[in-house]
Amino acid sequence: MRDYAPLRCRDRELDLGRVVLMGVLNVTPDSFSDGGLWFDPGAAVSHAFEMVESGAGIIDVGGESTRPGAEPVDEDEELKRVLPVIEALAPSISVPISIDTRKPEVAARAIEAGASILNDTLGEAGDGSMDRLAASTGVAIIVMHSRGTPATMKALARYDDVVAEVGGWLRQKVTELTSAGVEAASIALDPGIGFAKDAQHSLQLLNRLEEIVDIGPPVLVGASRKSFIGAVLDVDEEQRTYGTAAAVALSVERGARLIRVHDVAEMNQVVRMTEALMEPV
Ligand code: HH2
Repeated sequence: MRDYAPLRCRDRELDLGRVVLMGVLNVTPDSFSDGGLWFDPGAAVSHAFEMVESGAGIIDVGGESTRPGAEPVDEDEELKRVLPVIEALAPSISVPISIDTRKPEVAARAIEAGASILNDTLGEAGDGSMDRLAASTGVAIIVMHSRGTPATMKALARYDDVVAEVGGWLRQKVTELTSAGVEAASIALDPGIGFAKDAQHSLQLLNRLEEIVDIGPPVLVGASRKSFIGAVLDVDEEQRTYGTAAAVALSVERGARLIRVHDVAEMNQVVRMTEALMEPV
């Protein structure tokens, strides 16, 4: 396994000596696989602690579904969903909190409330505001590739070579982030599985993940329960655990150092087993 320096997240460092699981906490009524489950702030907070107990090293809080075709949520509503949860978690949870958003103002308020990682899912639609926010606050930033909005991304899934194009964009983002003043130690990259990608694109990105890993910063993969698994196995979201496990094992083997999942306990076993199999003998 490659050596990575810890990820610098404002006033704390996240050890990347082993693969880190990011537990998904969707405070939404309509996320594609767990919509409504953690919409109540009390339930969301308990679920976050459960995920840490099960091995999560980051809790990723999101208040707007980004699945293709999802209804947009206005800023006030998104803040109403995520802030109480972050405010409740920040003083007591042992792991960094990330804010998963497409809105710079939501990111800024979440950071004030205690988030120390900005999970920027705007992709090519970003205008540099997230970069400046990461630079001025010192939080870590995960830059994920996407195109358009949840309403338009499906139609924008057109590439000659998806791995080369996504890799080129991520490489360019690293330059932009460092010029904006973000420290190299605070950057992680994400190919954006399922975001303006069809099933074939997502499979290619995972198969050739090393080309993304070779860019340099630690790479996050979020394949959990996504539709490319449904396309291969012809199963609904709740039956995608084994498909997710296969994608997680392959991602770790190909060099991902952060893995975003819903089923933390199960995928923690998959990750730890894959790491053991990769130990030189
Ligand atoms: N995927 C989703 C949301 N945020 N962030 C990163 N960095 N990478 C991902 O792959 C990623 C992400 C979509 O999954 P989910 O949160 O379960 O669904 P929804 O967007 O419907 O809430």
